[in-house]
Amino acid sequence: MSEVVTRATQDQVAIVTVDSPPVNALSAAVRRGILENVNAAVADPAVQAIVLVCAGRTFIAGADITEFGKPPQPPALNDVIAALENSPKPTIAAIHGTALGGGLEVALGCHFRVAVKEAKLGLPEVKLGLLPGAGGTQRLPRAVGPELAVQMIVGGSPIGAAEALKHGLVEEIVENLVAGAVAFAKKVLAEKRPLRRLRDDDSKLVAAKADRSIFTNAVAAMTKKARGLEAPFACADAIGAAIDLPFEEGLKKEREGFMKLVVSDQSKAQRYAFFAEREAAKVDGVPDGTKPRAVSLVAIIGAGTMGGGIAMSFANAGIPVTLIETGEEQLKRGLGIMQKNWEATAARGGLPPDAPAKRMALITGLVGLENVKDADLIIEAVFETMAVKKEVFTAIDAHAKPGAVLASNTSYLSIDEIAATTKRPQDVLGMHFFSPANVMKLCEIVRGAKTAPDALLTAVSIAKKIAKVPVVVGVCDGFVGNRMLAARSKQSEKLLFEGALPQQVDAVVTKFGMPMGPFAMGDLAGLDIGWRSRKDRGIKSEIADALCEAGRFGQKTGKGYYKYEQGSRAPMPDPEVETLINDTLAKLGLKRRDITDEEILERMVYPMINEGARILEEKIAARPSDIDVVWLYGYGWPIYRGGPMHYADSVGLKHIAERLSAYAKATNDPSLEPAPLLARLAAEGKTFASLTQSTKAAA
Ligand code: 3H9
Repeated sequence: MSEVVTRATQDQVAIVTVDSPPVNALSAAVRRGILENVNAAVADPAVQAIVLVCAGRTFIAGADITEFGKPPQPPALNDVIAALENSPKPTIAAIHGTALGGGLEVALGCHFRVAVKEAKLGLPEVKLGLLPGAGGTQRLPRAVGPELAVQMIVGGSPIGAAEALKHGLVEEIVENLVAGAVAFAKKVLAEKRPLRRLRDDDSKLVAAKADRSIFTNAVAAMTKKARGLEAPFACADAIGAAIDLPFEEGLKKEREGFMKLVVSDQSKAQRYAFFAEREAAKVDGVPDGTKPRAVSLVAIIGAGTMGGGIAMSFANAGIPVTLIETGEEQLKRGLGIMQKNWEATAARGGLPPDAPAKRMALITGLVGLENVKDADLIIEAVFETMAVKKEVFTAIDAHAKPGAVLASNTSYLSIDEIAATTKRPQDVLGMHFFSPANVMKLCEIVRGAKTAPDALLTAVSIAKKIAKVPVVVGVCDGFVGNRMLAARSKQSEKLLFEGALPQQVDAVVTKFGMPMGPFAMGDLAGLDIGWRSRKDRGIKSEIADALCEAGRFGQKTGKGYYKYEQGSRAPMPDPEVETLINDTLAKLGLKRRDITDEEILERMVYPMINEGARILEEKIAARPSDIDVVWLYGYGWPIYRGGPMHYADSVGLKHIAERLSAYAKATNDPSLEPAPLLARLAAEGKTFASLTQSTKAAA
């Protein structure tokens, strides 16, 4: 018998316990262990019922994702589930933590399910580019009906135990997991309850069989935002098979869909992203045993868009915030916007009605930098110039308590220079949030030359607490994300001088899967900012300058690279812009040429990859996957393309290096020549992933 699954008998009830940290994933050993123990319990005359339970922090959290892509090991998960479902003795899943994916499918194979009230149940396979492949698409609709099944499978978000009880996914909420499950088993035996095999129970499918729109409407609602993704549609097809076909045939359809997705590039990229996110949280160069400092109060300086969004993120996680401004007016405006934001979410049903007031109560607005004095973490989110930052950090240094972590939300500036204005550079680092900060998940944690390891861990751990994805980066202009974005911006601008139009460039970028193209993004951010900074530095960018000179500052003036109808954010191509571009090129003596979409895509993406290679060489990012996490969570890089470095590996580095070299020559731009690291990997036939030894990332 396998050690990861054990069996004990209590009161004629066999308790089969899975104990395979960290999350009791269904490795081959776990599958074998469950199967052997269930079979043994069925054969044991002293046993009348079987409870399946897990040790540690959670019920089975799914198939072991690291096994995908490797030769399958017996027994198959469907055989394990069949043993539970076909058992002549009642089988009961006792759920705590998260019953996810294959874990919930195992539970659905049991005749009954009980759960503690904190438990969560879900089929999140879609988020890994998969569909539930062990009967989940067939049994869940039979357990909860097709509408909720579509939400859970196509949407991928779990539900809580109370909702599961309401919809018949669990039979009972128990206080004490094992004792409660055993008591439930005794009750089933005493009442001689018929064993419920979900595969035989079509009662919740009847309505959708008669009126398929119940199902198709639910699918339409859940796939609205699934642009470019394959898995949500495959999930929906498999659920459709549950409605249209007998169980066995539906199961076969599900299996076919799963086998197709598991080898797809999209799922590989999404699984890669899953592990990349978790790798990013592991910080290099921190001595073993280093502990983060305790944070129970956070001070945020600046109640503008960024400061307000950051404050909201902390309050969302229940962490008290002192929000500091220079005057009552600014404070009032900032707090007002936050309240409105929360109220709008509550009005949409995204938050309980009392949540806005509760969250506002966690935020104390105060005027004056001396009010940082009690905070354990201070985040500066003021105007982005070095002089202002230095002034603020000098004041923070004067008032903050010893040991407080001092963070700047700068998006470009040197943390080392900021730290040098204080007497405690070891406590200073960057926490670069992305706008809107209460929504975007990325937080670049910038490690200065003198940042202490425990200060760094404090920032990483608090970022996780407020549901951000932290990535540790080094000091350089723009850190990882904005530095790579600058490489792209340079090309998008050049493309206009060569003959492309903003809408052509943006269309290629959005077709690739990014939420916005560079020109629509420029209009959103405001073109005047760059214009002013160019003027300060004595730099010209004739097309962008001409737009600004014509009063076209972007969305805020209703015109920029595009025009906007009143109250609309939808960019519309503007013939005036084409004329303006033509006139500018004529003045400069430049001729437009036809530029293919392929060239646009390559010049939008490959220079970013090249910059990523430089970032790795300079050790600004510890791993290629960290760069990918930055782009996935900070800039909306399509998850099914894994991130720029993963995408580069999938395209092939040799091709990318060759194309970059060709563009460097054709456009007379030496900065496009392949970075030494890229050139070396390309010559050796290697990938970026080969730089790190992670076996998981390759799974
Ligand atoms: C599936 O089930 C397919 C079936 O339908 C069909 C099969 C035929 N496998 O997230 P954490 C690791 S697809 C392997 O930091 P948390 C994770 O990498 C699966 N490893 O903890 C990390 O390792 P490390 C459907 C896994 O408490 C460690 O566990 N299921 C798996 O913040 C801790 O993870 C899912 O998609 C796995 N399945 O969150 C659920 N899961 O420490 C995926 C985790 O070395 N998992 N690891 O970095 C989760 O959503 C979260 O991990 C969970 C815990 C909520 C469970």
